[in-house]
Amino acid sequence: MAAARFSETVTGDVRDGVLVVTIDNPPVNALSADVRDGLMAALDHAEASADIVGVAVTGAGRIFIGGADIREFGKPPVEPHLPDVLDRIENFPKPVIAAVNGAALGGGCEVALACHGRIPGEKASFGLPEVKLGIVPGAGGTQRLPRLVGIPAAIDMTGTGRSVKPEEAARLGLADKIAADPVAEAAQLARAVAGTPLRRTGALTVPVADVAIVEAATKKVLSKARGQASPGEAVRLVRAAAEMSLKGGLAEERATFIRLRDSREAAALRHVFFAERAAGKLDKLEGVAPREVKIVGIVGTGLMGAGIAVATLTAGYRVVGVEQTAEAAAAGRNRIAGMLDKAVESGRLSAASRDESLARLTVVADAAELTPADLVIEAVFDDLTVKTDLFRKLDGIVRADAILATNTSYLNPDEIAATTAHPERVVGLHFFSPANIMRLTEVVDCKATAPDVLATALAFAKKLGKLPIVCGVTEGFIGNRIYSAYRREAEFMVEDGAEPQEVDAALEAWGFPMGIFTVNDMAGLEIAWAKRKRQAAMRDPKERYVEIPDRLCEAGRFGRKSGRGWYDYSSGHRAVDPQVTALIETARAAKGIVPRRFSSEEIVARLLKAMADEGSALLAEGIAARASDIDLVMINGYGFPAYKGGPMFASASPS
Ligand code: T1G
Repeated sequence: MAAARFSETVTGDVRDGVLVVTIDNPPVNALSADVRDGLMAALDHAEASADIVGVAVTGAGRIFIGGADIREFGKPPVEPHLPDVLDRIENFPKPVIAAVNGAALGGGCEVALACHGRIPGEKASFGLPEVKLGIVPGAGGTQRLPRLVGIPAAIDMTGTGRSVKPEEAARLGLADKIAADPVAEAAQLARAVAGTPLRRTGALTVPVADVAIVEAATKKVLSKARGQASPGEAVRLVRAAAEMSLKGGLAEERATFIRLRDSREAAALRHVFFAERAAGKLDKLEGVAPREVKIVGIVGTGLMGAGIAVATLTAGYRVVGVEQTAEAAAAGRNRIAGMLDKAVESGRLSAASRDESLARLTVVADAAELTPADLVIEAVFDDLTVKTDLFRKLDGIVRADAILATNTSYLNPDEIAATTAHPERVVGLHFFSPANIMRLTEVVDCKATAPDVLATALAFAKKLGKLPIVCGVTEGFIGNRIYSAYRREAEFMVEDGAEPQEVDAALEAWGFPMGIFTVNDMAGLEIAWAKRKRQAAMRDPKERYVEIPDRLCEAGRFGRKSGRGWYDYSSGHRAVDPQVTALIETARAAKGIVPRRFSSEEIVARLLKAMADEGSALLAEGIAARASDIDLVMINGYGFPAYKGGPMFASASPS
């Protein structure tokens, strides 16, 4: 038979009695109404044709099926519904085998689960990432997955949303056989099992699991959920699979799915999903090609430079690290190697990738070695003279088409650029520490930065697996500027009567992993103190200034590292310190402030407003391109709970 078309997006061709059904719905073969229609039509055809003994389902391109079409959420559902398509597949009289050519996510994984066999190719992956969208699987994932892999593994996968690669899928019982050509292998399996009793996932009994293991798996998921509802719901549904019929479990799952789909949490996480895909896209870069980058120079191999080097090496680049002395170069190399070893130990990197990375690394004490570099990133001490001296020197070393990036956190990159002969090739790349782990990277579009330099910095950060957010030049860029406003507001409330522990408790109950005063203690209080002292002369005396942090530092309380800060850590964990309470009371009294009580709601509302107001100012000043970029910065760099959507989203649609 020539290729038959079952819908706009679904075609089929018969190979030796097996109908190979291909879903071609770019970009990710999402299960739109047309795909669901096409699948039903393909099944009709296969059922009616006596010469077809079975069906293999696959995706065109590099993805099997990316799940339900997220853009259809919120619109009235259109028949056929996915659960009905899957019910039809599961009960189909002829074998239906999934030829999983690439990612099978969400509804895509559920299609595979409903099939009578699953053959992954080497690039395949299986995952139920619905919790990351604030929902639970809505087409049988929580009921069919445990029937194949058991309750504990299903709790882990549905509760965390993590994907598994073919080897793990096979080990778990999710995949039958890994194949170089999954379509051929799936067709073969269909032929082999045709006419025999089919292995229908929904008819399998859920394997009995050890109660202690189930409890441990549950606890692990819940401890990471921090107030987000969907992981707990996913776990509840998986556990129910052991106690309910398939029909009952599916009904419960569907009801939960619909309830969560319309929740704030889901709206917030959908916002984050699309925000991430919009980030880094700028009209002015339309059609601008990034320059080619192969060799990256990194000046300074301290903690930050080494982290950047690790991220750069593991993305496949050649790295030339530069230090001032041979001893420092040797230490830098060791630091980088140590970080790579740690990544191997924790399973984030294979031993082979580590060895390849090390083979692409040189660390030298001679800046002249930077001549071949396409991009040089400085990660030296954050001091204007140090950085400008360095950039002037680099100007004379690097090629005319090389790019210079500064990793400054607080300095003005325009001032650094202005000291060079070619400010148009200077850009900011503000990594967050630890740079090999943190996804957020602020890409600073300086006054003179050329469009293709900006495009190159963005492409480079993306290749590193980072989430690059473009921002203009301002003190602290997007993140630290909002953080400063956030901290200032928290300090105002403390001065007015809230206790630091009340502020932290309110933030943590709302979803932050750590309250702001605990975060400050973790980061250390002395850098901000030094900055305040430097700026003291320039301060507007009419502007409100809270002296409590200065008093803490004067008392030698520099935060966690010194054992004391806003809290006392001498017992090994954070404890409220009466000395701090007294110090705060004294500071209030000195200003004649009569302390008042703050409710948790007021604390959170004030802090959110402070962040959102500063965000609005950043938008008005043209520093941030869009509100959703600000949300991503705060979520990925400052612990803002993703399931609340970020400060701009949260304040635009308050609960
Ligand atoms: N629906 C609609 N659009 C989608 C989409 C989806 N599921 N997935 C991706 N896109 C768009 C995306 O916005 C972007 O658009 C383009 O595709 C490329 O994406 C019933 C309820 C599949 C691993 O959560 O994880 O199934 O910006 O840049 O890096 O139980 O996309 O180009 O206009 O990310 O190659 C569950 C989400 C849905 C998977 C590909 N599925 N997607 O990564 O490309 S809920 C997911 C991904 C569900 C059922 C339930 C990734 C990817 P634009 P991209 P990529």
